[in-house]
Amino acid sequence: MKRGLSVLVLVLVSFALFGGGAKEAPKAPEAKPAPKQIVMRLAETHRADYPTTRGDMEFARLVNERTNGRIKIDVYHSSQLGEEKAVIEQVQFGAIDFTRVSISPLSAFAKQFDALQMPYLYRDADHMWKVLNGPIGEEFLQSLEKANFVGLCWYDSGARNFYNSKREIKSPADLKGLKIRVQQSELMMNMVAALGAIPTPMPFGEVYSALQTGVIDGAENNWPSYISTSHYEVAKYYTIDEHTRVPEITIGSKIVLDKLSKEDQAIIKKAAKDSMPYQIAEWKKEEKIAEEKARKAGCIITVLPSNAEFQAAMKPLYDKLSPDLQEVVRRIREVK
Ligand code: GTR
Repeated sequence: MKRGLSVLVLVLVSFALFGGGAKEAPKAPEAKPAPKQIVMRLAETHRADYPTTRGDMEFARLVNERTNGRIKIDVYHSSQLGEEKAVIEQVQFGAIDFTRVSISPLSAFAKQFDALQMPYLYRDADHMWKVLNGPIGEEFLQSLEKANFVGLCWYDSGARNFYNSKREIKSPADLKGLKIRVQQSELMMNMVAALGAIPTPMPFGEVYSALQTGVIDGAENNWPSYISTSHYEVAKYYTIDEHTRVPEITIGSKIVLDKLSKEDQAIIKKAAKDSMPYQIAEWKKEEKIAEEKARKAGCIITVLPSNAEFQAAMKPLYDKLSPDLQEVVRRIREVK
């Protein structure tokens, strides 16, 4: 009897432990693993409060919102990841995911971009935006694929003007012999040389001390950059000659973006474009604030009765363009 009982207990225990062929106990519903967050980096040369950086933040915010936090873009402002030319190189081989840069240094990687920033090319800001937002702008964004970039969107950068520490510039003759810093771009070197000045290419971050120590006499940039870099403190003569309108661009690394799903690529592209109106509005506000600040600081601001002399001096640059790029210039000029 005792033995019979222990056999029964054994049988019951093994049923309890191994199911004994009985139905499996219902499993607790498994929580879906949270999708892995993708963290990406965007390099920006300007300070956190500059209008392009504000645009970058808006782009990052939209991507984050539209992927429910799955894709996070960290904006590294103030050249934390390096100066523009070096950053573009890193984006090209996939070490940095995105950057917002001026198209001047980008020309070294995609020569056709020279045609989009020729001196006195656009009649005004509206003309430039019609070009950038139309088929030509789209072709330019697409054309970057050949150089391993994904062209995402355009930002505003106003017009660039000359400034220096030596004298008032009223005509190209006043620029003669002055050492003028330019972006790291062959076109911009040729532009300054065509005006009779001595072009000195150097990264943005080095310009302030070069002005201060007299390594260079001047540079050229828009109002917000003139102020944000404090160049106005060491080069007080500013001439409104508006020699170029050089659009800003946000590019992604093709190597990196190709690894994302088509849906995520589309979200990123759309978010970049959707950040444009915000950046352009911020730009307009900042341009006024910066100009005001330069006036209040006592900068000597020269308004030219006409910039015809400057325009005439730029003609050889157009003649030097390859026939392909001359054709692009012709198409740009036709945009009404
Ligand atoms: C600014 C532009 C920067 C940088 C700088 C420069 O206007 O926003 O991206 O290119 O000019 O002169 O180096």
